[in-house]
Amino acid sequence: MILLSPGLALPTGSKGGVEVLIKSSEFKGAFVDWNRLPEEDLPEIALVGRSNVGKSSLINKIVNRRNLAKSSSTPGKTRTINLYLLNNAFNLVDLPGYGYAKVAKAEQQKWGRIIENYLQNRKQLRGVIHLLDIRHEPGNHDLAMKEWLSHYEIPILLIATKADKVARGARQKQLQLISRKLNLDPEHRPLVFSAATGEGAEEIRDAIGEIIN
Ligand SMILES: Nc1nc2c(ncn2[C@@H]2O[C@H](COP(=O)(O)OP(=O)(O)O)[C@@H](O)[C@H]2O)c(=O)[nH]1
Ligand SMILES: [Mg+2]
Repeated sequence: MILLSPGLALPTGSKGGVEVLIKSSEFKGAFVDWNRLPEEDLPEIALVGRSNVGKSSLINKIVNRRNLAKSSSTPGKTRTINLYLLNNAFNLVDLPGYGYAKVAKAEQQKWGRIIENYLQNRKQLRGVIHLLDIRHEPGNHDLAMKEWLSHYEIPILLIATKADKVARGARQKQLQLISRKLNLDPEHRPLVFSAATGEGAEEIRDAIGEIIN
């Protein structure tokens, strides 16, 4: 299993890491399945997580643009593989969110296949950013995703997002809840992030640099 986390595999900005400066960003399109994706070999980093966990918001914060990725308060919006080209050098890939209960089972299974097909087949995939809501214990879908990625030895960067929504004093407890549910080693704590305040954005850019270089 390859798990990336701050303090283990990743340097942080203030401790001498090289932050990737995002000089350009561009939406390259929405694709219905992995075999429709453009044939190219730029390195890719994919985002996975429950519907509404904050994938689109993270992309926007990382590239410093308000609306590059469409963020929505209505869950279940992203049904496609959305590609964003950064610095003309690598792609960030927004995958459909999983676990949205109000979507019909058949539809959920279809998205599950899109996600799995992409993760299993995309040759230039370098790593996955797995988002978890810091306010909640991860669900069974989150656990299944983490185990699946570990099984296929896909590097994972775990992010606990929406950090602005919990008091600082409550963070450790929430992080422990996440660690326990996902069977994480103590040194594999998720990186804390907030799209609202920008906390953690620098560390994520560091991590992206590590993954693609
Ligand atoms: N307070 C707060 N809200 C967030 C954060 N990240 C996302 N949201 C909100 O959560 C909702 C879903 O976000 P979105 O990025 O569309 O999630 P996605 O479905 O995973 O792409 C939107 O209403 C966002 O404004 C965060 O860090 N803090
Ligand atoms: Mg989204």
